Amino acid sequence: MRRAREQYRAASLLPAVLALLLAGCRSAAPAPVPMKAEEVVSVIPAPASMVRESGAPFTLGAATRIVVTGDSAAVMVAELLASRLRPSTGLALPVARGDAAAGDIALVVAPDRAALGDEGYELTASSGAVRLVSFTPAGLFRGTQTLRQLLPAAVESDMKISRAWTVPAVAIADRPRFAWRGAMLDVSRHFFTVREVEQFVDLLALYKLNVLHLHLSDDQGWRIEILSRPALAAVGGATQVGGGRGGYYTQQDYSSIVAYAGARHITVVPEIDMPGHSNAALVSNPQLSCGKRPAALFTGTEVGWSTFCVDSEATYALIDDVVREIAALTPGPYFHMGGDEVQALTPGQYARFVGRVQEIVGRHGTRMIGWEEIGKTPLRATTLVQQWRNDSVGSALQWGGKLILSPGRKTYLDMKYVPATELGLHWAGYVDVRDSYDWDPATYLKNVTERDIAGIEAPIWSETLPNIGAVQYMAIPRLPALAEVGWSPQAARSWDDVRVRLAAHAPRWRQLGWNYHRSEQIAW
Ligand code: TNX
Repeated sequence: MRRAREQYRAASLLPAVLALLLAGCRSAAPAPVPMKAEEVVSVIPAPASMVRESGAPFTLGAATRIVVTGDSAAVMVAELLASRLRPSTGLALPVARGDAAAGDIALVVAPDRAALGDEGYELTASSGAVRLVSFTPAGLFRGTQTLRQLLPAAVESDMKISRAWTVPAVAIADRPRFAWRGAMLDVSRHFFTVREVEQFVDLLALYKLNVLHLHLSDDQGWRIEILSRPALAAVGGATQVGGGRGGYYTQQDYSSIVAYAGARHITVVPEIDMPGHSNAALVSNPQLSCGKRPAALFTGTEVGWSTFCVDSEATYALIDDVVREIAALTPGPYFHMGGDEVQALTPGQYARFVGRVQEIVGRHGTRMIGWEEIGKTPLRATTLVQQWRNDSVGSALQWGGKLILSPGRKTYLDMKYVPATELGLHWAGYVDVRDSYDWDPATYLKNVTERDIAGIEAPIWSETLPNIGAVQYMAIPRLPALAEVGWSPQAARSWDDVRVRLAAHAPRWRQLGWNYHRSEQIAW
């Protein structure tokens, strides 16, 4: 059983099916039972403030409604909650507008509660009612993820389970520490289908992450259709690491990912990596490589060798087309230009290139982000710099912008947990769950304070990750742990506590059919 769970290639549905069977057994013999792991109240990320009240729990029943005060975005949050709860509970849970009655779940967007902030919420549950209040629909959505976690893990089941559905009596007041709490998925080294990306979004949503950074191009593959430059995807998307079929998102595919994330109040940040990591683009547009015709599509994993011809105007014409089309499809305000690991240019050429791209990105109404290497070149104060290995971070702050922290030894979810981990790399070290959890972003870097930090982001590079089960294995439990680093006040979190709360989420992951790593550090 334990072995089965560790198999990343095996259909990750097996544990879910087993859990379902077990749940079925429980409901057939409803005897008094001691508290099981899944009955432990475990909210991740830990709320800024949570008080367990002494009263009886709230019980969902046949008459329970989800009653919304707010606009259509608030109603959508209610519908998403209802569609999560209906299959397992078998309850109708109609979504209604108007005044909540006893026994209802009230979701309220309150225009006079600006103090709750963009994503904060208050949640109270008692035997008579559940009441969730926020200032924005995003805050309402975050609160519904807490409510979900207060219900038994079996609520995640897609099949009806007969049992009592209770929410313990609590009073929660919560809001995030950092505005930027992201995860990056590398869809270039291995391609992931729209449905797989949506499964990844589901994971982000449950843990209150709010940024999905998609690494859409690299040496091994170009993954998004550009209508004015059809060869980019048609040629550049044809393979992946190891030589598999690869693939790309049509603009409609990409828009549906954006919409799926948006419904969960997650901003998509598209990245087109340039001027390096660009072999797939060069093979499809050989005129952009300064006469050095790129040999072929690349299915290996070496980095640093490819570059756009930065002295050619044709390069900037292509970048302009790419940024224009992607910006038009992306409601979020950001465009990530990569900029990492360029060994084939002089510093002067690199700086001129970054300046030109920044101008293009700005002209299309978006804010630029780049990996930390761009911090050595002049930047606008609106540009965000994504730290990863820490050579150029000090110089980045002189331009007035903020940092996104993605330190390899903490947040790189493609690093092996331990030497025996079959998947992953280890250039940044071995990163077990405690490494991901036990740090404070505000003190991690010399001369970088909390005010300099937009937030944190966990990249998942996919050189060794062929499918979403492998991605889940690397992400869980580290990504939930990192979500708490980004959301919870430093004083509200401790390793000894989270290793127990993470264990309590395992039945939830199994119900959801999510693969995960049974780190020996967790109190399973
Ligand atoms: C470094 S982090 C890279 C990626 C690799 C990754 C593997 C960064 C900006 N560049 O190209 O996939 O290491 O861990």
